[in-house]
Amino acid sequence: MYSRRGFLGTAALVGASAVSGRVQAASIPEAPSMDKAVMAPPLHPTSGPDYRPVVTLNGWSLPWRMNGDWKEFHLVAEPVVREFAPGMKANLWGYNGQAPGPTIEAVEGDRVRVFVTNKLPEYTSVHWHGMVVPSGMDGVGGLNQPHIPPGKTFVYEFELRKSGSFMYHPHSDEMVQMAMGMMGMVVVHPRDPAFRLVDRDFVFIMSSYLIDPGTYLPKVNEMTDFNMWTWNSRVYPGIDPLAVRLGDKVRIRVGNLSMTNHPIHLHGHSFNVTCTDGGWIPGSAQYPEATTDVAVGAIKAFDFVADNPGDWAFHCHKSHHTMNAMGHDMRNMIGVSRADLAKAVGKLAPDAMVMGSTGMAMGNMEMPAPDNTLPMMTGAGQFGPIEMGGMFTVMKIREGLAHDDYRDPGDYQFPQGSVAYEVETPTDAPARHETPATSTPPAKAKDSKPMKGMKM
Ligand SMILES: [Cu+2]
Repeated sequence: MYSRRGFLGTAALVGASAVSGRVQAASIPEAPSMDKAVMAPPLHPTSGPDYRPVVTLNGWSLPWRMNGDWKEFHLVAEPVVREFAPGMKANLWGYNGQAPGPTIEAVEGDRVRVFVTNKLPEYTSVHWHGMVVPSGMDGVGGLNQPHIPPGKTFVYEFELRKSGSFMYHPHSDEMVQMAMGMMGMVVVHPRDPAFRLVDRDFVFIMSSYLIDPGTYLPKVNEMTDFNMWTWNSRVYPGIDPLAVRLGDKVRIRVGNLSMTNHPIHLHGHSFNVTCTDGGWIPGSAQYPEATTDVAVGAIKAFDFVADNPGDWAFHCHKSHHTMNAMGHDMRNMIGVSRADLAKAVGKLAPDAMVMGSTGMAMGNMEMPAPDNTLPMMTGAGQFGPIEMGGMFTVMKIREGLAHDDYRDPGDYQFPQGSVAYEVETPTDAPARHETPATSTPPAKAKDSKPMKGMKM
């Protein structure tokens, strides 16, 4: 899945002499690149201290090399094409072939050297969100370092002083570069591999875009009115399911670099938030939740035991964030007579379809759409349409999955008699929607008295 891309034709290993810091161009490591938006298998460490690696939804972890005492990574900031879901691609900016960039994994106490090559048409920088680094390595262009000009490579060097969940993103032309998709996660594993150890550790970052149907570029000046709410720049049904073995200890780490908060909700379980971008939360300060709000510019990592087998929805609880582009800017037609409206509209636009007069559930019908966009709500389950988009996926908890097996295990086989079922609707009950004849009409406005203290 990785393509090994030589950098300046060199992939030379240098000896332990490079410990002192400053390095020469000849020793820049190669920069692996990813061409697909699929979850790569966990990248187990082959050098340096041991840890249990994470998996990134629709993403991958960046391979590194040891150079003496230093763990060396190479990020390339560049234009990329990211598929949001089958049927829609976007022209974004990212790192090493994809947006978001690869997850960087290392270990508390590691000395890390990150080479950043800028292949964008403007300058950039990399800020290490939440990480305790020397001021000159903090990546705020102009404040901590000169911006990295196009075509140039800069080096960041620091020792990882604490473990936890962090992010990286530019601090140069920040509004544009983050709106174009430039971001990634950093996971620093504890030096003691037994500390807060889990069996499965999922990672993703949230971002949002405004991409008009039929177009490919995000509108980078938008502040509030986005139409693509993404996890790792993917939307349902393009987001990987989370395959989990029954009984596994699971951690999910969620970063938020979108422009609003996201209440993240998991069905069938409760969890404890165990880590933020500030560090690990002591056990005595944890409490159970089923939804946790992930603020803008923050990270929440939460842990639970997957003890309830089945297919479980996992999503942002802002319902507009589980819709795709077609759910944007529509009027509420509930209660409007479809026949009358169709007649009126038909005179003006003979091909128009009037919808939404009983709600917007569309069953198996999907509207024809322009090129390069996605239906407002879509996806099929074993019982019918799921009618979701955006920040939604399914956690699939199954018995007996192999360690490190993250493949989609398919639909859950519900035990006989365990699914909600139909009975005959009683016929003697009054229909609830009819207004009883004895009801009093609503008070007229002129009769109403202003409430005490209310200015009229
Ligand atoms: Cu949301």
